[in-house]
This record gives sequence, C-alpha cells and structure tokens, in this order.
Amino acid sequence: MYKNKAVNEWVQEMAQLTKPDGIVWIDGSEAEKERLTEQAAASGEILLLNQEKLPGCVYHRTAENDVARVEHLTFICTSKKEDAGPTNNWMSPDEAYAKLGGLFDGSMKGRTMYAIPYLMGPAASPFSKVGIELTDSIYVVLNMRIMTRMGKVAMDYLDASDDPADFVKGLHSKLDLNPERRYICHFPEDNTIWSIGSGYGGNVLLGKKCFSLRIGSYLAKTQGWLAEHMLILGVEAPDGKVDYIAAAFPSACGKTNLAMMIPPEYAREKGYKVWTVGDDIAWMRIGEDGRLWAVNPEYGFFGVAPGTSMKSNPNALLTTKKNTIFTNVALLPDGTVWWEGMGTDAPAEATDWKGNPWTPDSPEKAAHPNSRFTAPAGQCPCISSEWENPQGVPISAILFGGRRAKVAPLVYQSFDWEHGVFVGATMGSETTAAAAGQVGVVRRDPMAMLPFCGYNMGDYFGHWLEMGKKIPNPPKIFNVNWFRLDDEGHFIWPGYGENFRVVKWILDRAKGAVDADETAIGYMPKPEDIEITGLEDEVSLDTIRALLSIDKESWAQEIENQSEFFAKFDRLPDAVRAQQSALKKRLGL
Ligand code: OXD
Ligand code: MN
Repeated sequence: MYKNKAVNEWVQEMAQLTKPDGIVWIDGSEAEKERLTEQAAASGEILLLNQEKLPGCVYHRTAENDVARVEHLTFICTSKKEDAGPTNNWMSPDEAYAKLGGLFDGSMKGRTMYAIPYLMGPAASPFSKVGIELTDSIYVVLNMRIMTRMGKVAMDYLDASDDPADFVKGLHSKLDLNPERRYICHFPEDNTIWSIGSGYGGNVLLGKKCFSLRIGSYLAKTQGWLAEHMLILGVEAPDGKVDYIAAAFPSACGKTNLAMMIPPEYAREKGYKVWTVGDDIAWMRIGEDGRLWAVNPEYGFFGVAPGTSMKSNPNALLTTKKNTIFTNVALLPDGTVWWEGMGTDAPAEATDWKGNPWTPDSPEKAAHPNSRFTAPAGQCPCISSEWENPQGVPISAILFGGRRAKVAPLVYQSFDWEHGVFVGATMGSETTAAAAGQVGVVRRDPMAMLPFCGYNMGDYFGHWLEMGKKIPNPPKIFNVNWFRLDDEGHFIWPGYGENFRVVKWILDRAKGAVDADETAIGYMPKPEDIEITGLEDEVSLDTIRALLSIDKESWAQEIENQSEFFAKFDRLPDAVRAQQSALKKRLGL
C-alpha cells in the first residue's frame, strides 16, 4: 500500500464495489515484472516468445470480438448534455455511475485487483500528471509498464505535488468480455474513467486515449494548454540545429511512419537527421519564450503491426526486437511473430491471431489488421535526445492531414493561426478499401480528435482560437496530403521517407527562408522549391505541379461536405464560419 490517503481511500472504495480477492499495489520494479510475467504465462494470459530471438517479448491474443476501440460504446459523461457536444456519445454521470456500477459490482470476485500508479509525462516535468488505474488484467499492467512511467515514480510525483489528491481515477474490469456489457465512460468533471468489458489496448490502457486525450483535452481547456492527437518529431540540420513539428492525422494515415521516417539519401548525405519525440500524443504549453512547447506524455509505442517492415518503417520494427508485447499477430513455430506486410515471405505454417492453424492458402489473414506491438520508446533507434526533456521541445510547425484522393494538394500553409484552426477543423479522411463500408467516403475528423475530444467540439475549436491569441510566437500551421491519386487511382506521391522533402519546405517556410505563392486556399510552394533530387525516376516538376493543383469543382463539393458536418454544431465559433465564407469567396464560389 502507498501512504497517499486520497489514493488509499478511493482504492478501498473501488475494492468494496468490485470485490477482488486481493489488491496488489504496483511498484514498477523489475522483480514485479518478472513475477507478473510468470503468473500470466502460467495462466495462459500471455505466451513467452523465443527469448533468444526476441528477448523479453511476450504474446497475447484478445477475445475475437474485442480487437479495436469501440467508439459507439465510448461516452463522455458531463452533467449537461450540450457540454459533450454533437460529436460525442453522452450519458449523464448519474446514469453512467448507476449502470456501470451495477456491472462493476463484484466484477473482480475470484480475481486480483492491481492498483497501478502511473505518470503521463517525464518524471522531472512540472507538466506531468498522475493517474491510478485499477484493473483485473495482468496484460494491462504489463502494457501500462511500457506505455507509461509506472509505479513508485508516479506515487512519488503525486506525493510531492501541490495537491496529492489530484489524480485521474481509472477503473477497469474485463468482466466477461461481453460486448453487450462493454462501456468506456469518461467523467471529465470528476477526473474519472470507468472502462468495463474489454481487454483491448485502446479501451483499457487508460493512460492513453482516455486520460491523455479525452480527460486531457478537458483539463487543457480549463487550464490553458493543448492535449492533441499528434506525433512530435525533430529535424536536425547539417549545422546540428533541430527544429520540431507536431502533426495530427486520423488513425491509419501513417503517423508512426512519419514520426520515425528516414530522410532520403540526398538529405542524409548533407547531414539531415530525423528524431522521434512521440508518435501519437502531444501535450503543448506556452513557454516563457512565447513559443509553444510539446511533451510526449507516453513512454512507449502502441503501434499497428501489419505493414510495418524494414522498408516502410525500419525504426519501428527495430524498436520491437526486445521487451515488446505483441497482440493478435501470427505466431510462428519457432516462437517468433509474423504479420502481413512485414516484408518477409509468408511462413509455410503459423498459428493465426485466433489461435487456429494457418498456411498461406488460408482464406483469412494470419494477423488481425489491427494487431499491435507495445514497445518501449527508449528502444527506438531514432529516439530524440530531448524526448524526456521536462520542458518539452519548441514547436515550429503544426501539420494537419488526412487521406484525400483529389481535393487537398501535397502541402499548403494557412494564412495565419485563425485560418490554421479552420484548416484543422475541416480535416477529413477518405475511407480506404481496407476499412469496412464504402470506399472514398469522407469522414470528417477535426484535428484527428473526433474520437478523442473530451468535451463539446465547438468549444474545442474556440479553445484553439483562444490559444492563438495567447501564444506570442505561434507555430505556423500547414496541411499535407500524401495520398493524392491520379486518374487511374495510383498514388502520385511516393510517401514514407520522401515526405521529408515536404517537411523540409515546411520548416523553411516556418523560418521565413523560402517564398511561396499565395492561392485561394493558402500559401503553396513554388514547384521547384520541393526538392526532387534522387526521385527523378518517379517524380518530375510536372508531377509536383499536379500534386499542387487545386480543382475548383472538388473544393466546391468539399465545402458543401464541411457545411453538412458543421450543421450539427450548436457552438461553432463565428470565426470558423467566417473562415469558410472567406475561402468560398477566394475560390469564387
Ligand atoms: C491509435 C488510434 O490507436 O489513433 O493510436 O486509433
Ligand atoms: Mn492514435
């Protein structure tokens, strides 16, 4: 037991509700990890992988009906419905506590409750925040150990803080993994998260989406900072100076790949390097110098395995070679793992993510498309030396983007912060063949926060606008699109490491080191300012011109689609509407 009174009282209260056989207080030590790993291996909750080839790595399968985040079962429980806004599911706190309380009642009988103190943000940072997660899953404990700074370090932080009772209260029980009894409820007004009926990462690793984004965004609004679904990376120039960007993309747009990209040869030869600070979440504050500073609150990566190869993202693959938890990938007879798009031949035989024998002739995929690796960030070959800097890193540019076949050009810069907020608010991504449903339908996803904003999204835009007024030296805001298609449906831009070329233009713009053309939608590169050295076989100046073209017809449709989305909002700031009118006018629509 820890000595913190508020923590103890709350843990006892939750134990009275869930009635576990016992409580284990997590300290984060190596010995504890070994003990829990042994226990989980003995019960079959995890399998130990080949310890010679993958030292410290383990394997886990979730229930077949429990493989992804469940947005339709995710609720924001504010006392007033309108505070959750038009884009969130809402339940009143009274109803949610009563309904979930009924499910939690006795849910841990016959099980152990693990009490996990964890810290989001570096241990030495004044901006870090503490959560306690109570869970009946060892798999959750082992994941939280990688994804957060867990155990004594978090309790010490809380005890030394101004208010040792100020922590996020997270309660999780697998219950019976029945989707009928699955809910992920957030109580932003109470700093509380209740998650029941799931064992899948995004629903149960409460430090990640639930705390760092949903509760985090609410705290950020009330306290004057930003909690965003953004990667953070640094670009080191040949003179050793590093500039940082933060970038928001909807899920499945290659955020982890961009965060860990390897610059193309021409740039490497000149001495450019890319360093990863974070791959999913940024907490950003105004620094004393008037710039916006970002920390990655997480401690590990919870990445999608399929498609991760030595070609697409060698740094991610290398990060997973030790101390990693693999979930729902394929298991090979030698105790290693495999997934589609790993860049190696399909194995002659394997056990698939459901535990069934698999061969290349099997009709189903060996790894679930949303199978994951949980790996320590510190193992990433390109991890930034600043990734644990208590003050964070200063952000020069913010990037918004999505998958757009036609409408969005390769890159453009917003005219100013307010226009940039509009660009973020109108972000969207088109569905791909891989996702269920119709191909090419736009899902609006403002700032990539649609599933993660813990309050009314209209107020969220308002908060962004307010922040712009308070940041003396704000980052410049850009929109990028790596996914433009030609008339035959082929990607025009090669993407991956080649995206460095666009990032380089962005950083030059942020410094005012390169001119741009003023267009109806924003500032755009002069085609010759996008470096194509070494890419000439694939990309000509004409390709760049095509990537930068603006099709008025598509924009007319786009604006209509934006308006349909905005029509749902009761609290859309006037400035956002005014930006849309101004855009229409500039386009002559
Ligand atoms: C994630 C997501 O898992 O955005 O990071 O869905
Ligand atoms: Mn994400």
